[in-house]
Amino acid sequence: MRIDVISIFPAYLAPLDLSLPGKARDKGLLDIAVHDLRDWTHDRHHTVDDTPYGGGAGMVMKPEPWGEALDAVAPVVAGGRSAATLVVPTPSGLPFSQQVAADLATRDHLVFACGRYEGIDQRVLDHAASRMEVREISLGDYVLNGGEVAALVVIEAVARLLPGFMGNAESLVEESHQDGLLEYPVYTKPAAWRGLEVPDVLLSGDHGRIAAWRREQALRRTAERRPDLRHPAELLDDVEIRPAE
Ligand code: 6GU
Repeated sequence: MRIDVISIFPAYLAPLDLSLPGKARDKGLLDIAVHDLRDWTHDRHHTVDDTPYGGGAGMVMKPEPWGEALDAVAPVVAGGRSAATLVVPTPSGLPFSQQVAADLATRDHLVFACGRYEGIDQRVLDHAASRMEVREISLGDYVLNGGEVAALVVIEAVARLLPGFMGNAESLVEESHQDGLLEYPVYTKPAAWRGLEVPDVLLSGDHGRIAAWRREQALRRTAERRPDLRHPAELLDDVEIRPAE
C-alpha cells in the first residue's frame, strides 16, 4: 500500500517513522510520504487560508494549494480517474470503525488531506470526488484542532490489517471489535498479586470452560459499557447483567 499525507504541519506526522506504521514500512508492506501543503503555494507568505464567504468565525483553507497538491499526489490516470482513495479527517465525517479500517486496508493508495482551521473549501472535496473515491471520516464526537492526529489513528488502524503485517493472525481475530464485542479481561503471572487472584477457571486447563467464561465476560462488558454495539440484549440471552464478582 502507498500512503501520502498532506498537511501544513508535516512534523506532526513524525510518529509514522517509529511505531507500528514504521514496522509495516520496514516489512515493505507500506510506503508512506508526508507532504507540506505550503509547497503548493506561490505567494511570498505561503498563504493557505482565507476568511469564509458568508462571514463567521475562523478561517477556511483555500482551494488552490489543495487542488495542486492533489493533482501531484493523486494524479489522474486512464479514464480520467485517479487510483487513489482520498481520506479527509473531519469531525463532520462518517464514523470511523474497525469495519472502515478493514475496508481502507484493501486499497492500493490512500491520500490523507489534513485540514486545519474551520476546514477545507468544499469545492476541493467536490472536485476530487469527480475523479476519485473520497471518504470524510470522523473519529468521534469531539473536536481536534486538525486532521493530523486523526490521520495517525486511521493509518495505524489500517497498517496493522495489511496482509502479512501481523505475525499471529489469531490475535487479529480475537481482539476487541473484530467480532463486534469488547475483549474479555486478560491476566498473566503471578497467579496472586497484591492479594488479587487470577480467576480459577483460567488455571483449570479446561479449554471449553475457559472459552465459555471469556465469551460471557465479553458479553457482560459489551452490555455494560457499549449497549449501542450489536444488539447486546439478544446476545445476552442467558447472561444476567450484574457486576462480575
Ligand atoms: Cl477526524 N478531525 C478533527 N479535526 N476533529 C475530529 C475528528 C477528526 N474526529 C473527531 N474530532
